[in-house]
Amino acid sequence: MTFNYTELKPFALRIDSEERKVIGEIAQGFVDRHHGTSLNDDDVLYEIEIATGGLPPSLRRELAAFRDHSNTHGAMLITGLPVGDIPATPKNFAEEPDWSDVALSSVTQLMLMSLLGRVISYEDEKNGLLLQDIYPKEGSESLQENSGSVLLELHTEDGFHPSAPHFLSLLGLRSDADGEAVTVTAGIEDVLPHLSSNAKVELRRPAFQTKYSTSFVGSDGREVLTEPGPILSGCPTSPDLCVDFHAVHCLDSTAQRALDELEIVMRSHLYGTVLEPGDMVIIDNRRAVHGRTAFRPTFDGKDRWLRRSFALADLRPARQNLNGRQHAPITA
Ligand SMILES: O=C(O)CCC(=O)C(=O)O
Ligand SMILES: [Fe+2]
Repeated sequence: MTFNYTELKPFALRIDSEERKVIGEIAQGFVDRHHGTSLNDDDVLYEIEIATGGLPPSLRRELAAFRDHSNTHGAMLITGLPVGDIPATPKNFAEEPDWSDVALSSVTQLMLMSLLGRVISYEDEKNGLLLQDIYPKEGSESLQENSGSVLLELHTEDGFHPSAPHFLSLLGLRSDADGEAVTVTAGIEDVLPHLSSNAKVELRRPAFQTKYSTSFVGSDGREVLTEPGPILSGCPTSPDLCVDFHAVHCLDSTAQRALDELEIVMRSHLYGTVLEPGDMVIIDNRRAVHGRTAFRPTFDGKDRWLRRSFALADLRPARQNLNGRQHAPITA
């Protein structure tokens, strides 16, 4: 089983060489001033926000519009971003680079995310890093996690979390050797007209529980489920969506039928692309699910490598749980 999808590249916002130079220079200026500092610091992140003032106006305008209105796909692809020289793909945590070893891509990604919201991370996951390295890990091949290489089912990112990201970005640093790893997304506004009225009603019932992902459940690894909640909520024509087809438990069979219908319809409205160096997909985590096709890992330093970042539209609701931009663990 794989995902069939419409290629997202024709819809991309393309950064041309002139714009790439401008973005690269702004990022480099920041690197020269802040080399060796931690990124998880409000003052440093405000500097990054201020630096976005010099970015190409067309890019800023597109991001502002996506921030405010999303789009029917719930996703936006930007191609041609500066990434600089890329070291070998890490094989384990010890090999993951400091941000300043992949400085241009790091600052570029954070600048773009800070136009969408406030960058945050979760202490429970990937050591609370603001920029997370996504690469295949030996021994994790069959896991439904981003370190795996089997097909990764469609999901809302961290949908079980009380402060799930509103936006996430995945920036390609290196694609897989076979060019087979396709990141796919499906937006609720594309899908809604194809759902039966019954499913639309069912999906608004609090009849669905989501299993916490393993990094968020504490050291004993027990299964933790959210309180029952709906999958669709809010505006009838442009609802919020929260679903993980690998991790949702339905309270009854009518809920299960609606979930199955949603999955079939979402799978037939996928957009996707192989993320190449400098391609960044931004996902509106309230309007779209994402996933990835299977691929062949090599574990030789030439593997696929993405960097991921999260943003919240507003830090205040999470304030009591934040240490800087790091969200405290959610299970004891
Ligand atoms: O590998 C991908 O393209 C997506 C992985 C993913 O879902 C994630 O890192 O959140
Ligand atoms: Fe994900």
